[in-house]
Amino acid sequence: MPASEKTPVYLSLGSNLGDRKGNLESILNLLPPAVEVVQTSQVYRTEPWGFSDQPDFLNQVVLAETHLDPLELLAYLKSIEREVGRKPNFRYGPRLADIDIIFFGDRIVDTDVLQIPHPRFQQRAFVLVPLAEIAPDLKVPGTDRTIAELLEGQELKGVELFQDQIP
Ligand code: PH2
Ligand code: MG
Ligand code: MG
Repeated sequence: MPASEKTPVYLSLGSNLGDRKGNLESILNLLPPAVEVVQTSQVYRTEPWGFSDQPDFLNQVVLAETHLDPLELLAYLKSIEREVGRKPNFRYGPRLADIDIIFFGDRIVDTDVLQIPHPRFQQRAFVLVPLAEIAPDLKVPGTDRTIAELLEGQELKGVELFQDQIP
């Protein structure tokens, strides 16, 4: 079997429980070797989206490369979420670790368990802002629009660079 090509993937990381910054760092440490980190955005403090009565999130977007296929990647990311300590919870509720696949190369995936591009990323400033930081000129797969164009005219309230509390 020929060695499969690596695919560039964009991942959105999030945490709003416990040591949020430490949880993002744990995720980054657990991704390799199956998922090689190429570039990371800065960390943003973001107001909760979808269910407001919960702590602010820390969010970050990562460009990585992997030999895994989309469903293998999904299973691998879920195992990392569990390793960082995530417990099952309700939709949009608080979590120690969340890793969402935003893009998988220019593949379109539409199955019951996985949709790529992520179906709600365009409504989420907590994804678009860090994504635009590292990939403003990237075209959204299946469209002619860049990430920078998607950000134009968006309400960017509630997304700020995270400043560590310790001086
Ligand atoms: N994730 C959710 C629900 N709401 N809000 C923010 N700001 N950041 C998130 O990562 C987030 C959210 C479900 O995955
Ligand atoms: Mg999510
Ligand atoms: Mg998720």
